[in-house]
Amino acid sequence: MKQYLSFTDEVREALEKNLPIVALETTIISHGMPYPQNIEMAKEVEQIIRDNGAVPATIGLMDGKIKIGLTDEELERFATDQSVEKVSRRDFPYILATGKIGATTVAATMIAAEMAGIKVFATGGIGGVHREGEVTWDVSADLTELAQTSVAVVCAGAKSILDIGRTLEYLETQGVPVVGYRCTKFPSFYSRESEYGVDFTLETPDEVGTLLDTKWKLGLQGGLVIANPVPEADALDYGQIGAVIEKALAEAKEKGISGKQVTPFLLDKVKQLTVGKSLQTNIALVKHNAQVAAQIAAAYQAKQ
Ligand code: PSU
Ligand code: MN
Repeated sequence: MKQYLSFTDEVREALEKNLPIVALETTIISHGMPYPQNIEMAKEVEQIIRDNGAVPATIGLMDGKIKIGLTDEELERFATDQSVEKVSRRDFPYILATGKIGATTVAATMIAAEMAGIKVFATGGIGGVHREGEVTWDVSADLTELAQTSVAVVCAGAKSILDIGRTLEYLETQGVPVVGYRCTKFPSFYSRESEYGVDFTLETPDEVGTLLDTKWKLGLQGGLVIANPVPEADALDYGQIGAVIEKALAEAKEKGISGKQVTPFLLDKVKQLTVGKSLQTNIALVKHNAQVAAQIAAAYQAKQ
């Protein structure tokens, strides 16, 4: 497996010295946000991780390699190249085997991070069970990945484009702890709350680090969801965003959008319908997740 991994010098050194590292995904860059906000976000988020005592490792697939850490030129390609494919577990071997360029989702980033020995990952929101998933069977591979791959995913919860209740039920069945970081309600990405609670609430990076350490020392494989609500100042009103999401969902249905196009389509619609306000919120919450993830990575690493 090692033959497929390719590290930047910064990440290789960090691994050799056992420094805290935070993995970052590329789908959020290629399919989650427009240019140039996507590249600005990607660079700022890397810097935030450095400023908080960890080393960023943005992950993507290109030239038959799993890149752990990307150069500025490579980041720019993920942000601009229209041929970048969205890669989940299913697509992973195909993209490597053909040497195509692929942006990793939460699921694929977790796979690559685990291969590289990185335990903490910061993103925006996880995929989940889609609304009417009982009819469409649209359940994100992020959930099955969380069940089996030992990486902690720091996120702002899950969007209410999803069926949050069923998403949480699925995670419970699969034994994935859903931790509220300084919150008791499961956050819904744009908003700090939802109708659902978290399993456990923790208050400090050290407490989260201890939880990760305990889970994995017990041999209980699999990931965790560390739900970190968007900062108050950038949050959108839960009811208001709900109405926007209903509109986006109706349009997706009418247009017959399916498969891996569903999530990017809905994200783009929500952005249009909120005249960019959702994008600003999206950027703010990713930055906040990066900061908290760096602190958790440092706390976890100190226990190894
Ligand atoms: N949620 C967001 N922004 C994103 C995604 C989710 O707010 O960019 C991306 C992530 O990469 C996530 C993926 O892993 O969408 C889920 O896609 P799907 O529902 O097709 O599994
Ligand atoms: Mn899907």
